[in-house]
Amino acid sequence: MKLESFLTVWLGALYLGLAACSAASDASGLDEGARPALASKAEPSSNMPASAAPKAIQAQPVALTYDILDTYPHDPSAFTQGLFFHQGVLYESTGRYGQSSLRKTEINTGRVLQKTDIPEQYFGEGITLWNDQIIYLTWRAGRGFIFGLENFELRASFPYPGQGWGLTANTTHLIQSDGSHILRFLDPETLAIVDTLEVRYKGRPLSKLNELEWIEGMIWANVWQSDMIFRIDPRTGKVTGEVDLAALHPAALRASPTDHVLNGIAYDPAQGIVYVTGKYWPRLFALNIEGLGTPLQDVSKKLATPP
Ligand SMILES: [Ca+2]
Repeated sequence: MKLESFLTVWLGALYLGLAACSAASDASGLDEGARPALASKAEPSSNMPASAAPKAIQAQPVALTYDILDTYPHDPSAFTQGLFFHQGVLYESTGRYGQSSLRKTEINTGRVLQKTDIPEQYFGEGITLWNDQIIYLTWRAGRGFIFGLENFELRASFPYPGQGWGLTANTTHLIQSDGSHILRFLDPETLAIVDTLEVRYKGRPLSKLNELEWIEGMIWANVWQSDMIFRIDPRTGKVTGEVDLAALHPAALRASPTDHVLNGIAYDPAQGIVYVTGKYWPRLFALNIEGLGTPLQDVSKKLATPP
């Protein structure tokens, strides 16, 4: 064997040996010994089920703390489905057949300043603001409404597939939940679905996403019948943070622990205040939540090239 060939073979063997050592140490370091050693051989991580992925690769949601800045009265007959803040007041939608409405409320008193009822065949769901109009979803009718912001006059209605749950907006799109773990991005002008985002919590689908709020470049979501709100990265769909709000209105105080659940997130960007309430809750809470984050520079990039 020529010297050159010998060196090639020898260096090749050395490289393979080092690569094997490196793979073994990576596997043991990331896995904390949970996976059998043989399973670490040439297993591409992209093909791994999320549940088997090394723990260090799965970003764990951060448990975020909060302070209650204030509490205010909230109409205990309001089955809150949507909530957003605009110019010092809250806009709220309520649900249930025959009780659905769109309303504008004074924060400090909970007083209803303006209200329009929704026809009783519709079960009201999420709302959001787009320019001078309020987009209003309904649950199972496959029909949304567009109201004028100032006078709540009905301007138009539009169809959509599946169910309507929560709704929010960033600077370019409406973002809708439908009860699943998939969020829809809608063109605000045509209301067509132009993109979707799978939401995952610790690698698993997070379903029953309900009321939504776009806060500083992140999507925040209620999960139906949960006392948690979740911070979702719109670029990846991963839940990066969670807030446990069970102490705000304890389940023991609710006439129906399964029905009278946390639902409603609104944000005042000027003061960094998050408002939350629930279905038939007697109080609205103003919160300072840790980790609201900073605005993303260009979220539309995510929409141009979905993950
Ligand atoms: Ca909201």
